Amino acid sequence: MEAVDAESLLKGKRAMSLTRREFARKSGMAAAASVLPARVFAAPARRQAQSPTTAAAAHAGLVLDTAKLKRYVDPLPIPEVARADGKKPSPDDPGKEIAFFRMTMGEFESRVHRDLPATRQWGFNGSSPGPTIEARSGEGVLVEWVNRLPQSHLFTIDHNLHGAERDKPDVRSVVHLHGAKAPPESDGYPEAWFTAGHSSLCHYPNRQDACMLWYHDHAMGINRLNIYAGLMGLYILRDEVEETLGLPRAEREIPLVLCDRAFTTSGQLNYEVSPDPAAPWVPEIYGNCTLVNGKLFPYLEVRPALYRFRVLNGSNAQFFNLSLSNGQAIAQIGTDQGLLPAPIAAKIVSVAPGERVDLVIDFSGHGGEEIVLKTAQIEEIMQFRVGRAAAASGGALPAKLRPVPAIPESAAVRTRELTLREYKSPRGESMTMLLNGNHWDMPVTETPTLGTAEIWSLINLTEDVHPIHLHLVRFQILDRRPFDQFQYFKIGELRYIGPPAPPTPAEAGWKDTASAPPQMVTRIIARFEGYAGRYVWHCHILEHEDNEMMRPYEVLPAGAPPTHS
Ligand SMILES: [Cu+2]
Repeated sequence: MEAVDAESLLKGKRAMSLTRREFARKSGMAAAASVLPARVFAAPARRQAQSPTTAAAAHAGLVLDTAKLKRYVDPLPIPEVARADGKKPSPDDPGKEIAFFRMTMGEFESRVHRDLPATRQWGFNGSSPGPTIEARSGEGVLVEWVNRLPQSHLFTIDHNLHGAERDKPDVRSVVHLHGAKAPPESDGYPEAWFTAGHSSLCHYPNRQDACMLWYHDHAMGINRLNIYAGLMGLYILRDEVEETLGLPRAEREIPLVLCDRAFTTSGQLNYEVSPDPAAPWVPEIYGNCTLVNGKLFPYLEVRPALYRFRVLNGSNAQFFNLSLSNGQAIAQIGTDQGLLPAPIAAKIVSVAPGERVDLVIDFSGHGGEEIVLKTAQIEEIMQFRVGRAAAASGGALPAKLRPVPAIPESAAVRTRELTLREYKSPRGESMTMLLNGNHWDMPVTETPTLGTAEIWSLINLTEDVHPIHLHLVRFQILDRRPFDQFQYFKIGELRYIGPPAPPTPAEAGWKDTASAPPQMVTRIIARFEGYAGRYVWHCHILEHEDNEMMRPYEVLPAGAPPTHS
């Protein structure tokens, strides 16, 4: 149940810093977050981006009008595959040696477009996205994440945010491997950040199915800024089950890291802030263009054959609805945590921040065409130039991929009702967002027992879609069901006003991030397997995550006495 209402929140320990926001004159973006409850009932299903010009409006003249950039003059860069820096004894079995990688965070410059000057960015081993780590199920790897970032940050830090107070260093980082079933000490706990000159050795045992994970910064209170600066990369896990399917490989398997961004007219990354220097946080950030593997409007030469695209939405807040300019269908073969039971054909593929989609596009029969990958919001992203020479083997997509056995609801030992709620000032300015009414540093309340399954009912009381991510586990979406929000606010009672809807076919696989739409209860079911210990769950809109929409959770060892949480 909701533990805190807006008034008692304001009387809380952080009331001083929060109430200061009431006087902040926020940008148009912040105002777009609108006031509860007046607009909440008129909210559309899925929140879309604002128009490309909105973000630019506050700094008109400073933000680059990317619509004027010449399209398709740069080839799509493919992140290099990380080469192991040797072997080290496995923490699981010291008699066995496993691959060891050293990944160094630092500042670098690169051109995001032929006609722009070099852009200062942060990345791994001199690139963003960083090198792709390739690993195999069941074969662990060790990664030493090294911080060699500069002394000052690229963007403005909001010291009102928990974990980013003035006594904390501006530049600090900790790396989380999103989607990994990793021991807690290797999970990149947000408070386990470290500064330049330090490093952290993480063990990823890879005891999970083939899928595409991604590594990114997770430092408390500045995660949105570190990721916007470029601290992310891919981690592809492979296994024999997937390899027997004959899916496109090598030059026909292409990673696509999509991030919306805004740039200044001098070609530097622009992270919008509120007009109040005392409270620079904004509730969401949207760009007016999309980086694909670090380039704007790149092109890729393809053959008339099947291609597999491993797509990550690495944006802070942008949801993408991907489609092709010629209207042809895209086959989706996988979700966050691996393959779907069977391919799904769709003209539009949705991917929320933090989510991955595994896509296959058939270019056969399109020799000589130029096909543009678009989003509903920002329009053109990149171009495929289909050559005329046929591929030696075009390949065919198998009718069946990998079974996804449903976790029965009866397997759950417990259902937790957890609210998603935004708190606003009397002026309607967004102040903070909380999971089940709790701040980050309140006692842990979600304490599943290792080896058990639980249902988490995410009760969205806001007007936004929140992509909710649980560390450690993979889960399945059970359903989404509309409820009477007035009734809930009035007496705290869940009254459903429509039937439950099952997940879309594109979501009916293993997930680690799920969209919780407004005025809906989204139910997910997970088995808490792997490791006992402290993890986190949070919204993957990074501005929300940095402003309290993140909570620790603790997997208790099997046989531990039950808690009264
Ligand atoms: Cu959110």
